[in-house]
Amino acid sequence: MISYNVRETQILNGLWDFKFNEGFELKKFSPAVISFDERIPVPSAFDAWPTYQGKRGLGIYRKYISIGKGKRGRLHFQGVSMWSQVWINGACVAENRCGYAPFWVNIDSGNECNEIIVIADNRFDFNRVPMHEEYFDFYQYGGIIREVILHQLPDAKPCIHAIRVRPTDDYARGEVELEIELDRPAATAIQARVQIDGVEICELSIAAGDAGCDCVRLNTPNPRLWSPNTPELHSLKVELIDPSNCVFDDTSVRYGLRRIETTGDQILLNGEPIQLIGYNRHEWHPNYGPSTPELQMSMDLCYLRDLGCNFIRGSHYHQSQRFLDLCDEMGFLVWEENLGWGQREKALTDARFKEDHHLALKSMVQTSFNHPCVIIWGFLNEAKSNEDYARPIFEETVRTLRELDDSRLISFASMFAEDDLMFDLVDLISLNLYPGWYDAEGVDDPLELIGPRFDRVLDSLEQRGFKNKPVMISEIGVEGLYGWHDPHNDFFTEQFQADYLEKAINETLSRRFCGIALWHFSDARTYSGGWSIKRPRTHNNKGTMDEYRRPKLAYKAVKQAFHVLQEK
Ligand code: ADA
Repeated sequence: MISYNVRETQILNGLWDFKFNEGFELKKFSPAVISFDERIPVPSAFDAWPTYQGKRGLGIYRKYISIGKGKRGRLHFQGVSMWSQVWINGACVAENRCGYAPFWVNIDSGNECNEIIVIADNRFDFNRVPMHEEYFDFYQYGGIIREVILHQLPDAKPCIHAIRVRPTDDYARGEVELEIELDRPAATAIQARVQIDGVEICELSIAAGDAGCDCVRLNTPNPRLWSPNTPELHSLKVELIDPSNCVFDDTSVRYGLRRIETTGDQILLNGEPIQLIGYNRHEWHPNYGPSTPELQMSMDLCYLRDLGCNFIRGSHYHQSQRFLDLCDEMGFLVWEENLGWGQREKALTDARFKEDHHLALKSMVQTSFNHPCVIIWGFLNEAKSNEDYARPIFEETVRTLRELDDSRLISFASMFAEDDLMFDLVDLISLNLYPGWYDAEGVDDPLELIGPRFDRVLDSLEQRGFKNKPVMISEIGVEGLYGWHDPHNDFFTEQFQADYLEKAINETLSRRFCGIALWHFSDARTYSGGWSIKRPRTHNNKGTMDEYRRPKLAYKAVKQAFHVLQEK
C-alpha cells in the first residue's frame, strides 16, 4: 500500500464520458471528431457492461481534470485493456500494449483544466498488441479496468517516483535496503528524511544531477517478522525537504521482514521449510468482468483461508495492487506473473512481442516490489518451453527478473514436465499436470492415472539432474459443473471433481512436491466462439466454486484435505 501525506492524490473513480466504436480506423483518430454520447464507470471493462457485452472495438473515454496553480500532474494508470493510448489536451502522449501493466503519464501543460482522452481497444491484432491473443483460456476484456490515480506535484521540483525496500540477509534483526528513485534528476541537492513506523531514522542527501539515491541500509526499530501466521507490516516514509526545511513531497510504503529462498528441494520462508498450499485465481466475476470490487477480493481471500490455503498463484497476469495489499495484510503467499498463455514460436521469436513482454515484466516488478506477499515472479505460462527457439526469451526474462529483484524465486508454469528445456534457468520447477483429465480418453478409472504420472515425472526430473531442485504442481484439476450430479459420478459431475481433487492433493503432497496450486478457485468465462468448443457454458469450469462463488462438493473435500495437511 502506498500513501501520501503532503502529496495530493485523487483516485479518478466514477463516471467518465464514453463512446464505443466498432469499426473506427485508428489512423484517423482525433479527439475532435468524437462525440461522446454516454457515461461509463471507471474502473470497469466496457464489454462487461450490458450494452457492450461481447463486443470488440474502441472504447473512448474522456475526463476533464484540474491541476492546481504551480503544480504538474502525473497519472498512474493501473490497467487499461488491451491496447491503449492516452491523449492530453489534443496530443497523444502515451501508448500501452499490455492490458494489465500499470503505466505513468505526465501532464506538464501548465493548464488548470486538462482534457484526458483514453482509447482502449479490445480487438485482437498480433502486430499491434502481440501480448493478447485470441486463444487464451480466459476472456480478455477492454477498457480502463483498474484505477487511475492523479498525483499533483510542485511544478519546478522532482518528486518521488518509487521507493524500494528490500529486507537484507539480516532481515530478522530488521535490516532493509532502501532505494529512492525520483521522476527526474534533482536540479539542486535535496535532503530526504526517512521514518520507519513513525520513528525518524536518518536524512539522506540526493546530489544535484542525481535521480535518486542508491541502496542504503537501515534498521527497523522493533522488528517483527512477516509470515502467513504473523503478517506483520512495517511502514517506511520518505519526505523530500527543500532548503527552507519545507517538505515538498512524500511517499509511505509498507514492507514485511521476511526471506524466501530454496535449499535442496525445499522452499524456505524465514529459514523454515514451507509447503505452498492453495489455488490459481483469476481476477474475474460475472457481474464485473476483470474489475472485481475490493469487497469481492476480500471475500475470495476469506474463502481461501477457510479452505486452508496459504498460497495463491495469480494466473495469468499482473495482480491488482488492492488484491496484493489484502494478501500482505492477511498473510497469503503469492505468485505474480506477467501476462502470458501458451505462446508458441510466432510470439516467442517476435521482436515486438519480446519488447512488450519485457516492458510488462518491468512494470510488474516495479509496481509490486514492496509487497511481502509476493514470493515468486512468474512468466510465460505454458509457453513452448520444450523448444530451442524459446531459449532466448526465457534467458532474457530470467536475467531481467534477477536484475530487477534477486530477492524472490523465479518460475514459470510448464506443461512439458518430461521434455522442458528451461528448468535449469529457474529456482522452482512448476508443472501444470492434468492426469486423469486430458489424457483419460478410453480409461476406466481416470483417478488411477494421477499417482503413476507423478512418479514418471519425478523419475524423469531426477534423471535430468533436477533431484535437488524444488518442484511444485502449479496447476491440476478437472471440470465440475455446478449442480451437475448423476448416479455414475462421471466426468463433469461435482462428485467426480471432489474425488479427483482430494486424490490429487494427497498424491501430490505424499511425494517430494513442495507445493500445489489447484486449478482453479472459481469458474471463469473463457474465450468465445469456436475457441470454446471444449468449454461447456463458455466457462472454464474447473473452479472449486462456481463463478458466483457458490461452493461445489469439491469445497468440502479440498478443505478437509488441506486442513489435514496443515495440522501435520
Ligand atoms: C492450462 C492453463 C489454464 C487453463 C487450464 C485448463 O494449464 O494454464 O489457464 O487453461 O490449462 O483448464 O486446461
